[in-house]
Amino acid sequence: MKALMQELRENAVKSITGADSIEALEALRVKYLGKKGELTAILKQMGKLSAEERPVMGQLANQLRAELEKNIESARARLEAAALEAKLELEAVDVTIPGEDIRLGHKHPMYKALDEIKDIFVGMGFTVLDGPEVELATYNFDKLNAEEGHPSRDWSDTFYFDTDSRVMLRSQTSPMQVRAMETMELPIRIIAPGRVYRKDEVDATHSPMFHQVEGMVIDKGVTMADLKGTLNAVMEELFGKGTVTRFRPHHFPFTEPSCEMDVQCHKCGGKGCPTCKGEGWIEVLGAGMIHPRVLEMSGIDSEEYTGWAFGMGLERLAMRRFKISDLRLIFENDVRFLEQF
Ligand code: 2NM
Repeated sequence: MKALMQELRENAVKSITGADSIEALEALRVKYLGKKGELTAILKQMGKLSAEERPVMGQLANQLRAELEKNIESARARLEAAALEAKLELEAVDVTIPGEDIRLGHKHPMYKALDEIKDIFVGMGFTVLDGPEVELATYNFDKLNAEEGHPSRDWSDTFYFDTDSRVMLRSQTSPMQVRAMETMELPIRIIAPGRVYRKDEVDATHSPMFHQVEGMVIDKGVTMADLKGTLNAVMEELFGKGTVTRFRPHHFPFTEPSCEMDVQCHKCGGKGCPTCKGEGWIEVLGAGMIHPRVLEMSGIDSEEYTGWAFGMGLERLAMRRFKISDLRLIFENDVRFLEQF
């Protein structure tokens, strides 16, 4: 029996020291010290021993159990430390490795142009307004004096959401101006930049979505002279001191009188060149005195108040500002193009 225990001890110590995982160690504990383990099996044979031998063997067995338990404990400690070490190693962060390059973007050229325009107008006391792109035809057309039957209301020109043409993607930012007239206290000085939508095929100068900046001033005694003076000042800020402008008569449903504003071509000084397509002048915006009917429809007394308004295409302005030849470049977002600005 002593020999059996000796043999068990040797095998057990060897395998416990060699155990390579907590699970394997637990299996060894069960194998040697468990209820159905090898030591128990040996002890079951104690009955065969003489009365003198029994306590001696019992003591030896207890010593063996204690020794193996101690072995298992230290093996467990060793395995746990190794596991922790491995985990730390795996999760280690080498703070000395150089970081990845972060590609920093920058503002789109068109929004740079918009920022300049906003700054100029804010400097003159205007407020910048934002509003819904999904609009009611009432705000986009009716209250702007473009009644039923006006060509711009046609299904071939406008994106409608419903069959009775009440809800639409705004085709201009002027509905914001109407909302301003209805809600803001007079006098009003605002600009309304934003996306607008029209059913146009994409080409070098057209897109079904583009950006407008509209603006208006309403106060007592506002005249066409204020319109011209203010817009001339804006163009000088935008295109440089001494920028020459001209106003031509035009027609819009929401203004009377209406005009278009040109700036003299900065490239050729008005002689005519490829930049101005031989015209000597470049059209920049439409404007006019707000139609009294438009004021009245929004609850403003047109006997007491007058106002002027303008609208310009932001893409076209940015194209001129940054010498971009094709409108599509503005929307394609090719970084090789964008990085040039
Ligand atoms: C333009 C040209 C002329 C305009 C008018 C108004 C409003 F709401 F005050 F009547 N907003 N925008 C206007 C006037 C827009 O775009 C070429």
